[in-house]
Amino acid sequence: MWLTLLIVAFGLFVVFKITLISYRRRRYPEPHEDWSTIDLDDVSFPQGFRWGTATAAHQVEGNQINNWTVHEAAKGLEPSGAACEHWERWQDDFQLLSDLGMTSYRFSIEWSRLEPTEGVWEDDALAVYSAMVDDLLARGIRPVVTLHHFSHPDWWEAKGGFADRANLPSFVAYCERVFEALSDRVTTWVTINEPTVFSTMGYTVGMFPPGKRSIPLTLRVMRNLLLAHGIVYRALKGKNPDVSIGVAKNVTLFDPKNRWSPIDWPLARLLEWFWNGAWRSGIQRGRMWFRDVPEAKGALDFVGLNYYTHVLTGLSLPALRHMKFQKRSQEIATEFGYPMYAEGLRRAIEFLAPLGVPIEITENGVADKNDTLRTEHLKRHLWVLSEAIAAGHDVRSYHHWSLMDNFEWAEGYSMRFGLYEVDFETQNRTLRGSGEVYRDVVAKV
Ligand code: IFM
Repeated sequence: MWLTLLIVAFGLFVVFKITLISYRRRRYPEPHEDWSTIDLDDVSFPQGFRWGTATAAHQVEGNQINNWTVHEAAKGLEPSGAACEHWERWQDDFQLLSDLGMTSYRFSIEWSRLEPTEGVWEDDALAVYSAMVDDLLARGIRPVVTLHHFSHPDWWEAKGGFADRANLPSFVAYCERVFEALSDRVTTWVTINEPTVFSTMGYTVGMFPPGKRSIPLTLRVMRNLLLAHGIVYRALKGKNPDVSIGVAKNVTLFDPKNRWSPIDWPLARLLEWFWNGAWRSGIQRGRMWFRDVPEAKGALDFVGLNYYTHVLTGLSLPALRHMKFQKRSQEIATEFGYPMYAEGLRRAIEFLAPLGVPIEITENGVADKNDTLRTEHLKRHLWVLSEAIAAGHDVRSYHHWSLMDNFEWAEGYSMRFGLYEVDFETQNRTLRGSGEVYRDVVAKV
């Protein structure tokens, strides 16, 4: 009895302490600009800054057979199907990049195309990726290749995928094979896209494959992703030390919804650590969730930043599982439900800066079918980015998510992130007004 009381009292004391420390250290509410007073055209970017867009194989290529197609069918989700038929239309799509004046393009390789059956390699598929690289280079566009962007062969998933570290050698072998084929021309590599999103959505929330809900499993997958990154980084650098290898980290910020709540503050701190801090310290210290991951220590030549929003923490947090987000009264809700919070891009950059490597914005964009918000969204984020660079942050590129509308995972085709609108009946691509704005900004700066 006394022991229980003591434990409860101690727990309350810890919560109170965290609340107090957090409250003192942080501005409340988090920084917000008065956008009506800001000239969004007043931006400048350094010479050589790269402008790009980003896509991922499963979202655009079409007709895949992988962990995602299996998950789509099992959960009755909208099937990815033909997607943007990019596998057939990639040359036309690369012309769209040229039309926008892009100098960088981030895309991912679909492992299940290269190794549809364990140990059976389809070199023809690799030859297509190689031709893509040649085409981009001929256009003066830097290819940025992502090795894992949420999808992988189902035979690998059946063995446990990233949940079992015994599976990592096959992943490393796949990465090495791609690297051997492309690294004579591709100098910028992303090992894994959004490790925390992958592990949380797949193993806590269950909306991504394999659709599990287990915190211990989530933590294990997070650590194995860090390990996988470290092993791949070292293996590829061993083959060619001149390339630049990083991770695309989704930095979502967590802010307390209410000023006085002893729940909101500790929750914000806890989630921020879980989502962002644990990964950063994993790279800095080579340690995650009480275990050493020495392979990951310092394994980074640049860090990719995928920035979208901040999350307001509080008692309503469980609603996040159903994609229900909170916003401040002055914020605009995006179609996905989360608020547009461009100020957070600066905070996300500041969060990554201690890693001491250049930053590439590997993703930033908004779901906006009717294109009513995207121009404002883009301009605010570019303004914040321009300010961050002026303040001395070493940011080398900006990749808009996405070149064109595509398959938005569990949301199917309902969320439209494209600078180009895609008519999925005809596969016609039409440049949106915001796409014209992006093209003009790039031409001007
Ligand atoms: O479409 C996704 C992408 O695959 C990963 N980052 C976020 C995007 C928009 O939700």
